[in-house]
Amino acid sequence: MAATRFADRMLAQLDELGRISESPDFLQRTFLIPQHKQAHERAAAWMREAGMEVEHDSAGNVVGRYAGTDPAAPALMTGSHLDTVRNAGKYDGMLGVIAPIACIADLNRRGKRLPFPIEVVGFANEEGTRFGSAMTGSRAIAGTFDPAMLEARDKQGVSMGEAYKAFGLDPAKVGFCARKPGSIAAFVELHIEQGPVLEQEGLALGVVTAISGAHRFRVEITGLAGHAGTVPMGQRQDALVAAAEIVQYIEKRCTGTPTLVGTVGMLEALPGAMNVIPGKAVFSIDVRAGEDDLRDLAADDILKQIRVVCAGRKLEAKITELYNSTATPCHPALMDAAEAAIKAQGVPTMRLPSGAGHDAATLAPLCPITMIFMRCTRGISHNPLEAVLPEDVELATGALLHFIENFKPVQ
Ligand code: HGY
Ligand code: MN
Ligand code: MN
Repeated sequence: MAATRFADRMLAQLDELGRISESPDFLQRTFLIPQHKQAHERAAAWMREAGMEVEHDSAGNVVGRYAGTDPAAPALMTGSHLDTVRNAGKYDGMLGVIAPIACIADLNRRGKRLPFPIEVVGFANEEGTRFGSAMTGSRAIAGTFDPAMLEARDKQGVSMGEAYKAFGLDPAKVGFCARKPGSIAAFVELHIEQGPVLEQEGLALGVVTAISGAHRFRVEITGLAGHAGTVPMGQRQDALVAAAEIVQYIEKRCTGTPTLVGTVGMLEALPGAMNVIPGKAVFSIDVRAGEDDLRDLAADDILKQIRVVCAGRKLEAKITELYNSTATPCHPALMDAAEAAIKAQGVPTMRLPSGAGHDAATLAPLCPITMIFMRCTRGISHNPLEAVLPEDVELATGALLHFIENFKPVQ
């Protein structure tokens, strides 16, 4: 196959980032760990090679800036996250950082400057894998960072604030990278779809209409640990059985309503011994929907059911809200521009909502946003089986470059 304008080098860079992991067995790169710094420094080197000035900002993001002919003009911002979930794929997030770097490198090679600066951001902590609370980097840039997030603790009991200090950043200054309103003209994010729609429709690229909101909780159920051999079944205060009943309820409550989904991704029985009745169960809840009221109703019902189950079993429940974002629409004129950019690649497209959350949604209070989705194989994501087609990477990057070169500020 002839050398490609973008894809060959990008796929090699994505492979390289995919090897920067805190586990030797699978890809996991969370927040404020040495591999976060390593990946950001790699991205920074590629940004500099592409002709950008680079900054590692107060929140732990890496930001490349390609000057325009008018330094006072509001910047066009693009980018995505460089952190991952546990046992991740290597395209979720990273594609949306490597592609704009390739676009800027192309502009730079041609000596082309646009009438506005371009910022390429590698966001930190979009996933929330380590501390539960997510979107730290994009919230800081949007000016919506909540210092209460610094109290969130990881599995080892380390708080986000302590982790910032260990990383070499001052937790009191996380929000210093907030952009002034009006300083960013728009934000565009390229991301894999993480779902099956584009592949089923035989399309490489799509235009995102809206980004689902998500409501996330940590639930801690406390019963009474006991001897597995001696406590009669009717006299147990088994925290794990209660959790299991709630997990089943969540599946039932969230089944049958379009766009409503409910997931328990983490569940731990404590003390975690075969011959001990679990005195404690800790689990996560993630509820999403295309419409906010659908999601909020489901979340309310689930919290009510937790209380009903615990009362019936003489157990205590402690529920902590970790994250709550509303559904975010993309800007109509930017969607049209994204559609034109895709069609300029000579391929058809479609418009579709995003069930996944993205940094783009977090930036919506700062500036108008839009997203371009790229097909991923069998729609698989948050899984090392995540895969893309080189020709789709080529098309997606061409479309992003067209969007950038033809960008006009919108009202
Ligand atoms: O959870 C999400 O939707 C995204 O991957 N952070
Ligand atoms: Mn993700
Ligand atoms: Mn993502």
